[in-house]
Amino acid sequence: MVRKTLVSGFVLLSAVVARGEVFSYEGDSLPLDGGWSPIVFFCDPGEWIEDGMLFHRMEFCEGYNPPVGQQVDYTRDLSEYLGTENFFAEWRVWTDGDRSEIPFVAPVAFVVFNGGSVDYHFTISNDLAKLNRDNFLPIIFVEVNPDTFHTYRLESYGSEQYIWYIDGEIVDSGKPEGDVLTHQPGVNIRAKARFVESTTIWDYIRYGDIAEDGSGDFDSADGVGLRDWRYFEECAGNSGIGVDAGPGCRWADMDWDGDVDLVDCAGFQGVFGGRCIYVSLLGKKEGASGTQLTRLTEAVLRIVRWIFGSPTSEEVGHTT
Ligand SMILES: [Ca+2]
Ligand SMILES: [Ca+2]
Ligand SMILES: [Ca+2]
Ligand SMILES: [Ca+2]
Repeated sequence: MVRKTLVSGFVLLSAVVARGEVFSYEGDSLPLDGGWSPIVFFCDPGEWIEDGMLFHRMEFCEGYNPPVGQQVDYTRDLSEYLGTENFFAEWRVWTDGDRSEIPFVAPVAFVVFNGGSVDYHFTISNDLAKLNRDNFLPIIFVEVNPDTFHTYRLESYGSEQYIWYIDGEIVDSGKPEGDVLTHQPGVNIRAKARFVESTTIWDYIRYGDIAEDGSGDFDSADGVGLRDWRYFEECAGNSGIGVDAGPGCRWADMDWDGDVDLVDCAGFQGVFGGRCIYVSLLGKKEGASGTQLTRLTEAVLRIVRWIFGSPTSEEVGHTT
């Protein structure tokens, strides 16, 4: 799915740290209403919400020669995560922007930075993604399949290690220049056209403390509750029996066997005491194959959603 052109070695770390709440922007409101502050909103760029996605349509500006494209940049302060030793930022995005725009820091950028010398600067096009931490360090390029959404994820373990994932695969890892979560840290997002117009669709942007494996506590806040259920449901839908849950769903792997399935749902229900009971009861049906149980999981999740509805934004408790 992804092909890396340069990869550093890595050592997985485990760290026990103080926990902070996860911020999530799910593309169901405009960034200004979702907690983001504008930095650049140049030449009336196209921006709208549709089906839980944030659309950015970047075209050329009238009256400029040579052409200058529209641009939108937003930022959020990360000061509340100062000192966090295991931090993630994950964003799911689609773009048709051309790779020839990358030298102009377009069509899509996602940056985790601090006021010192440490940053993780991602530039993303439809078929090529780039990570630049410093011009004096190797710049990483990773080819990605065009015309589809990709899930990008950065994990930062203080000054010890960083890991870059695309669609759950490690594509780069190494020792950071330092801890990014020191001295005025922040996160920026961008959509921009320079010489090629583009459309970018953001499904979500999430960041915060990495939840402990098997904890059921996605947002590292207030134990296990409705907000966690919203993400548990997503993990169960994307995993299933024997399917690797991926780095963003380890917290939902309640029995530590690598996947998120009916058994995990039962475990989640054990700590949450909520809706999973309907799934776990049906999951006890004997003689079903893995595929059947995966389909059963999906079917039951649909029924549960139909009976109870999906959690509202209020229930989910989006941070704004
Ligand atoms: Ca979304
Ligand atoms: Ca929680
Ligand atoms: Ca399992
Ligand atoms: Ca499991």
